[in-house]
Amino acid sequence: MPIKEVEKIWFNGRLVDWKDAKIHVLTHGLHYGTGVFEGIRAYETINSTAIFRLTDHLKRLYRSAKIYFMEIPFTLDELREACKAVVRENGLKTAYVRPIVFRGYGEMGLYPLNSPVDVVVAAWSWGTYLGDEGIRNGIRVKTSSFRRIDVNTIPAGVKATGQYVNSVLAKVEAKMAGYDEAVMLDSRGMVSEGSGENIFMVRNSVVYTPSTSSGILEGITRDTVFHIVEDMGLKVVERDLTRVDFYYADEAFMSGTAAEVVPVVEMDNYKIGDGKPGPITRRIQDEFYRIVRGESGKYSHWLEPVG
Ligand code: PPE
Repeated sequence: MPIKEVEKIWFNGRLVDWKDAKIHVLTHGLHYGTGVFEGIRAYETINSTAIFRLTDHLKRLYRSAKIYFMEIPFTLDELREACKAVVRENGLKTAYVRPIVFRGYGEMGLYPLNSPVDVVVAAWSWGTYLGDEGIRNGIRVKTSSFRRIDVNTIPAGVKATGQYVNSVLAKVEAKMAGYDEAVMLDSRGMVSEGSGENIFMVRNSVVYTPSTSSGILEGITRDTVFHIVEDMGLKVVERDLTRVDFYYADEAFMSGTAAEVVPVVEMDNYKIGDGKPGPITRRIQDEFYRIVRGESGKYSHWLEPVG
């Protein structure tokens, strides 16, 4: 689906016209993947439009930049305002917000530290990532033949642009095989995550998810799910999981900013549970939407109004 263009993009400190937000073809990040980014959603809440866990996302952006020795030439407060501005000034009620920090135009070659650091924040309206149908009835996933990048190959917990070629390979393979999404195994063969989502399973009312040592991105939605599960009086266990653990799980689901909370009803040729979204998954999903719409007082601090 083509991107829904809006008027303005925040580019190195000012709002420019969408069509003018351009970079040179010899931009370092284009050639070597030397960028870090975030994906954040803004929701229409009962009060106003607010960005969900904006500060937590921006903190992760600074953490990611640190690993690649990128000095972000703006403060967190400035970037927070930039994110709000692209939603507000484009008149968006709901939005996907994409801050990206990348090595710009200047030098070629793999040593990036002499290249400038450019910062862009864009926002647009982005519907469901894995389909409305997926959110309602669940998705079918396939174990990928592509392994998740090893934590000592590229730190997966850092949201760098370059590493997404790993996700692209897995996603294309899964889609071409007729599935909705891929599940990647880590270098040891343990379940890691989806191409752009974390993964969970439920067995005997305990919620399980791979730990950070499985090459996952430590998702902010994953953390939101942890809170929801604990509030339900259930336990989340982070541990190594095999794909067979999923085959006989009672329920499974994926989480991510773009994807939100999506039931997984089939993995490879196995139905998960009875092949329908499970009751615990449904409760987590319902609570997630209550929180992002501002209907849960407990987490209202996660909603940062665009003003
Ligand atoms: N794992 C990966 C590999 C990943 O890309 C994401 C987010 C997650 C887990 C979940 O993280 P979080 O959003 O903090 O809960 N993927 C983003 C990129 C989507 C895209 O196609 O671009 C997202 O969901 O915004």
